[in-house]
Amino acid sequence: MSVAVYPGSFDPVTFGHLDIITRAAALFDTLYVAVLQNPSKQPLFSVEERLAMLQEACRPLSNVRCETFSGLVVDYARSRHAIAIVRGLRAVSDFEYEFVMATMNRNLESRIDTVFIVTSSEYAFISSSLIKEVARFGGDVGRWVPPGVAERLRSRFSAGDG
Ligand code: COD
Repeated sequence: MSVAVYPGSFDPVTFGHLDIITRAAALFDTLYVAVLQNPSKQPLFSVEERLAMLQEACRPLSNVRCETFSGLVVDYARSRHAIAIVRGLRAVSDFEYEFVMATMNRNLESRIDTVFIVTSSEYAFISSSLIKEVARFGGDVGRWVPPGVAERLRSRFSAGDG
């Protein structure tokens, strides 16, 4: 049985992430989508909120499990018996960061490879940061995030947070 992990911040999950999740779920028997618990970052949404949004969005995908993790992604991947770490590539600008991370991960754990999935062109310009910026200033982000995420962004920013 082939298992892969797709780690990220997912602050919040977008249709770009979901495109990668759907396509990775077709390549592997089981896909773990894993939200990093990173105390040194200041996310907009708590790890519990990010997990809940992912779980809701991934409900139709029967071989996808959403979890949180802390520490090194290679340790988490090993604990799930994964053979691969999935990452999405949007543009050349993603490449350098992803290349360094994949190389470090392979040095830390040689049995795990990183598999890159190139984004669908309609989502290539989306990032969680951009979505948050548009939502913060009242823009409609409904085309780029699931309805539950758009709703949470609306209520977060109308409450004056962020
Ligand atoms: N289309 C396609 N892919 C996309 C899109 C889009 N529109 N938006 C984002 N993606 C991809 C990203 O390229 C990335 O591959 C993935 O989705 C997740 O993106 P983010 O932004 O939610 O998550 P990141 O990149 O902040 O996640 C970083 C990690 C948490 C994976 C990383 O920091 C990590 O592994 N930390 C654990 C500690 C560790 O092991 N460090 C050593 C690694 S060298």
